[in-house]
Amino acid sequence: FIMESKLNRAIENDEFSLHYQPKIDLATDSVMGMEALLRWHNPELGFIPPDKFIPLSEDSGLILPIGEWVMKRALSDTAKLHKEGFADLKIAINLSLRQFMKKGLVEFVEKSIETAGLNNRNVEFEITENIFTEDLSTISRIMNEISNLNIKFAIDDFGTGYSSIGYLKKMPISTLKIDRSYISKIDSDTDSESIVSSVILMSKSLGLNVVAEGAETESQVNMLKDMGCSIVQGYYYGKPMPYDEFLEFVRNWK
Ligand code: G
Ligand code: G
Ligand code: MN
Ligand code: NA
Repeated sequence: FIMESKLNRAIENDEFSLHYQPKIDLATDSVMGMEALLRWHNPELGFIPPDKFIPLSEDSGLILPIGEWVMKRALSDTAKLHKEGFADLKIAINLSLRQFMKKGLVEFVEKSIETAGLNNRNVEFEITENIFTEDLSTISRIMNEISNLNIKFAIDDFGTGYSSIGYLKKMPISTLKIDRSYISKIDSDTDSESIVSSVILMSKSLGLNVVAEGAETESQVNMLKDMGCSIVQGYYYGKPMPYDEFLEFVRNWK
């Protein structure tokens, strides 16, 4: 209860911030984009991890105003990075089911991107497989409206959720993000190794990009390269960091 009442006032008290984690294109050895990750610091409670407050905000509906705050901030920070000379960077923003189902999402997204002065093609939304447990004709309509604007979708935590993968062909999805639990065991567990290499092969034959999430070691990255993985996001290259640090990161890259 205490956390929820504090969460209620977190936007107006300016307690949220965004961190950005780099995504590396292995083929060109360049930073192709970043994921926006929400952080909450409350003066009394300290830092609360998103795993704690995101589910709470989803239950209470607060995720809707919070999600709009995230979207505006992530887009305006990306526009700033473009003006700094890194105009190819793509921003990935997490969208929870509740945000996805909110009326007016498409118009809000379109308007926010325009206000930020960004091009739609530099924006990607990360959704999880749980979205496909909802009414599929509604999901498909919204996804197609957004996709028709040239905005991309990635499936986050791929391999942990919904069992059918038929949606990969039916829905406008451009990227699979292989869950960290498989990547962290890729060099120590042969089942994880097989799963990751199969997902990469499947992605290629379906024409999807694939992101390996949570690579922490050189050995993991080398295995991912050998398997033909296109993009890596993980502590090996960079942790989620505040805007200023991220700007330094891209400036210092190679
Ligand atoms: O950094 P990490 O602990 O940052 O994030 C944990 C989880 O919190 C992520 O897997 C992600 O699903 C969720 N998350 C982080 N930022 C956001 C956000 O802006 N919106 C939503 N819906 N989820 C987020
Ligand atoms: O939205 P999502 O589940 O994809 O968020 C990514 C989560 O994974 C965030 O909590 C982020 O901090 C975390 N993360 C990203 N890379 C690594 C990594 O290399 N190791 C660990 N332990 N966590 C990571
Ligand atoms: Mn994500
Ligand atoms: Na993930």
